[in-house]
Amino acid sequence: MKLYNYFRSSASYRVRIALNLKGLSYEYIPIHLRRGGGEHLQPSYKAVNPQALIPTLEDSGKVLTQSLAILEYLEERYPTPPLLPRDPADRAAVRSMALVIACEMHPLQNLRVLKYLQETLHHSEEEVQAWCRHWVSSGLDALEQMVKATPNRGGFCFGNAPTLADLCLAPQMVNARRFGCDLAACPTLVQIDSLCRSHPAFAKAAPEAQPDAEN
Ligand SMILES: N[C@@H](CCC(=O)N[C@@H](CS)C(=O)NCC(=O)O)C(=O)O
Repeated sequence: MKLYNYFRSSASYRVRIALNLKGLSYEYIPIHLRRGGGEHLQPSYKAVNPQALIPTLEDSGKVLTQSLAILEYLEERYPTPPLLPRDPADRAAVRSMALVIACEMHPLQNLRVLKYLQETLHHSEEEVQAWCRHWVSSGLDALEQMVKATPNRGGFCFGNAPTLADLCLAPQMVNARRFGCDLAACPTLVQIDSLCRSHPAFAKAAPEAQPDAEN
């Protein structure tokens, strides 16, 4: 398996955690999002992923894009350990939490969006940071309520084992801290994130543990 990714990319981080949890080894192909204007924007990478986003996973000749689709693929192809509960309503609850992050929060703080705000619409660095803090904080506030209301409260977002929701949460918490979000409003998420970070599969997937990590 080959994973095109970048140490600081939270969508890539989700996939690295899943690969580690499922005990799957992979070749790490670094794609630098800033060097030379962004290696993901080069024709050679666009030939792999026409959307010019990371991550991309190659498995047995198949090329997969979009981190949530990749996670669902890994779950179906390599079901052990499961990253979704068995009951359909519980599965929907976990996917819903993951999608709050992947569909509602992450796209608004993505590099190309922030670059557009700054370079094309001429917002200041401070305004762009405020934009990130606003959307990330409002998403985390909602997620805190959702997690607290789950019928199956445990140490993780849903129960006592990591699910797709935790795979999205831990990377998003790294970003939240980077943007200077006040996390006092989401103590449950802070606690879950701390448990995630102590898990070997998460620790091995963390940005600072990757071969292309920079300060
Ligand atoms: N929805 C996509 C988002 C992928 C994505 O936005 N990746 C970021 C890094 S986390 C990226 O490639 N950004 C490049 C850019 O914004 O130019 C997924 O979940 O895979």
